[in-house]
Amino acid sequence: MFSSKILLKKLQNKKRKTRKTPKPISKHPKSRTQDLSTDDGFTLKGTSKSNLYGVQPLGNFYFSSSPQNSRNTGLGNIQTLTDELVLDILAFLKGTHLGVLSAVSKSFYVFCNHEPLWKNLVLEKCEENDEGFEFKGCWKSTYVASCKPEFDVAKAGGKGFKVKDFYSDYLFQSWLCANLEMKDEWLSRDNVVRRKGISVEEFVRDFEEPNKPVLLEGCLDNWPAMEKWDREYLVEVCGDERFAVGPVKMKLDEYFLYSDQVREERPLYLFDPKFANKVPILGKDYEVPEYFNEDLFSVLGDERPDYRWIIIGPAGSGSSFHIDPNSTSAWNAVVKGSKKWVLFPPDVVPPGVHPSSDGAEVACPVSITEWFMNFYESTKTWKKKPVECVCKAGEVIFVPQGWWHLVINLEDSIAITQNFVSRRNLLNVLDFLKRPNASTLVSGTRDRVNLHDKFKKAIEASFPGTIDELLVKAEKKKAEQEKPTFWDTVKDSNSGGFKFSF
Ligand SMILES: O=C(O)CCC(=O)C(=O)O
Ligand SMILES: [Fe+2]
Repeated sequence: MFSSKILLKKLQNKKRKTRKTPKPISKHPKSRTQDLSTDDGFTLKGTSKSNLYGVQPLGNFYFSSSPQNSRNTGLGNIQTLTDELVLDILAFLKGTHLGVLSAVSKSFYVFCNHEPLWKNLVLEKCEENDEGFEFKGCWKSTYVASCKPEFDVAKAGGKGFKVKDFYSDYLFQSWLCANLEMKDEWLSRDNVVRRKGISVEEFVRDFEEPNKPVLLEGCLDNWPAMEKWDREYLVEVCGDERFAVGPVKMKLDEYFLYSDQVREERPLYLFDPKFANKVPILGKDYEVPEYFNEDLFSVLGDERPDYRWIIIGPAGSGSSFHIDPNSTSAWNAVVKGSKKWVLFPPDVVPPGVHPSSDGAEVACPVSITEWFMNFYESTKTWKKKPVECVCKAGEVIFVPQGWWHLVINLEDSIAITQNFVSRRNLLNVLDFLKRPNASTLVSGTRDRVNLHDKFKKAIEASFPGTIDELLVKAEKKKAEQEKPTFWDTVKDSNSGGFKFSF
């Protein structure tokens, strides 16, 4: 159930960085079809809707001739609450109450029309009734249409009133992030290692063993999916099958109807782990690149955790910073479109990202665009720079275990990803599954607590002696790393050798 409590928790986990308020922007976009540049050097998407309710960043208030911020006057006593808190409270209301409250003041009108509130109402309803939704251009209309199908929302849906002198960074940023084009400088850094036609041994030696990302070119050339997969084909072969889209399940044509119209900060993403069971031909349209053939979780048969997903999403959709489940590594192959990747090694927590001490929860900015706006720049001066690239159709990226990564689709995209355990990361995975809080950390399976024992037993049965061999190898490697180098011995004054003194 996607209850309001969960929404509250979600909103609390997604904090906007309010320290750096957007610089005042005097012009609002008017045109729907042109590229629009703001005073701040940001470019708005060609199809941007103008800022529906006239919300302005707080900075503009200082240049305003009006003594009042109508955000405050219309909220009465609760004006002292932050925008996030006001929205958290409104998230407890039903649609009808939100509608009534929106008529109380200009301020409530703006707050109660905040699209994520209506989005959550729609998703909650869909989840309860186990149904999809027919998107009607915005979430409020979608909600109204789902409650009253006889009501013509297209006719009733006005353009929305512009409220004068309403200043709020939170609401302004929400609109800006939904409508911002990715800047060239966010896309241009490309420092990933690229390889074409390397052998499996080279891949293991140069990338898997040292746990380093690599972008592999030319290894999807014989995938039928590369030729066959487009919208028409997928809609045809998938028929009425429903796929996981956020908390709901949707038919592909319903999803495309939504993704064609959507203009929001965090578009819903189709991310389904059972696609090949639902539509077996999809599983036959691709094959695992040879570098990733070792797949030790397969010893668990049907009890293995989720391991492969079809991913479909419009430009602007994507995955905010996370580490992949169960300490597995992954590969991600782009069939259509392109994706911007930013990866940080396991020992570097990305800026703006705050994992809980047990790693079970991660608080990060509300949206991927917001991360780029507020944090990307700071990584330029970091000693440990992220690995970055744009992964295009026909290319595959290897995501080593433990690496943080963020992905944003630059166009409508279709991809396949698989997570795997090979002998290179088997010990890591076993360690992870054995952690004391396995019941919250382990994912993709129902029986989280027993996965470790089941997996270990199944590996011992299928590959006797492998775990012990790997343990011996790991001990040896550790001892080698700990062995003092020549320089360590000369630095040690008790070793009798020479010593530097300055
Ligand atoms: O394509 C994406 O959104 C990225 C998915 C992801 O995080 C992965 O493949 O590990
Ligand atoms: Fe991932």
